[in-house]
Amino acid sequence: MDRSEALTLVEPHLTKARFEHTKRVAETATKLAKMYGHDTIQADLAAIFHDYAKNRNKDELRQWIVKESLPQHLLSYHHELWHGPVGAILVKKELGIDNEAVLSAIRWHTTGKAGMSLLDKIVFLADYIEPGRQFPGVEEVRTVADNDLNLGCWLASRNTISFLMSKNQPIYPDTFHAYNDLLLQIN
Ligand code: DGI
Ligand code: FE
Ligand code: FE
Ligand code: FE
Repeated sequence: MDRSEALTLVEPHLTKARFEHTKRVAETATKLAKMYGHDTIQADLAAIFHDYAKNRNKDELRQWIVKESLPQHLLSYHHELWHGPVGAILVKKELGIDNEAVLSAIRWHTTGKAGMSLLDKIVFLADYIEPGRQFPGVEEVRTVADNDLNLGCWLASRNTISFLMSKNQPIYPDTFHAYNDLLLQIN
């Protein structure tokens, strides 16, 4: 599948703003792939599909989690965490994408996890640093991302956890697992 076909498939499922975000994530992921020696076409495609389920309603996402036997504890956490795991299932079902590396990057892009692949990390970080993002501290993460992928991912994960804790939000276990595992990979 080429990138224009992929974009055409995704566009009707997303709001205008979400589609623009998606294109910026894809450009950023392509850049990171080039820098860190990953196939750029696959990184571009994974990024194009990463938020495929983002604009589905909560009830539909919930139903897929139950029906597809995803971890049921997802339902006890914020619905923001549901679109990655459900997105990976829906791009396979609805679009026929069956590349496991791509599906993994989609699945884990919000929380991260311990033992992320290179592609998982590229999409995770591209989603955080794409040029439209304005999180506090994102500029530092952008600078680091040019030199050290693991440190960039760890900073993104640390910032997200700090932000959620400052709001007294629950933190999903894989979000902590990503933080701990990335810390071990930083020299
Ligand atoms: O879908 P995007 O907005 O592009 O980005 P994303 O999929 O990374 O989602 C970001 C949101 O997810 C952001 O509001 C923080 C939230 N998030 C990430 N990890 C956790 C989390 N929310 C909770 N409650 N717990 C987490 O562990
Ligand atoms: Fe997302
Ligand atoms: Fe993210
Ligand atoms: Fe995103």
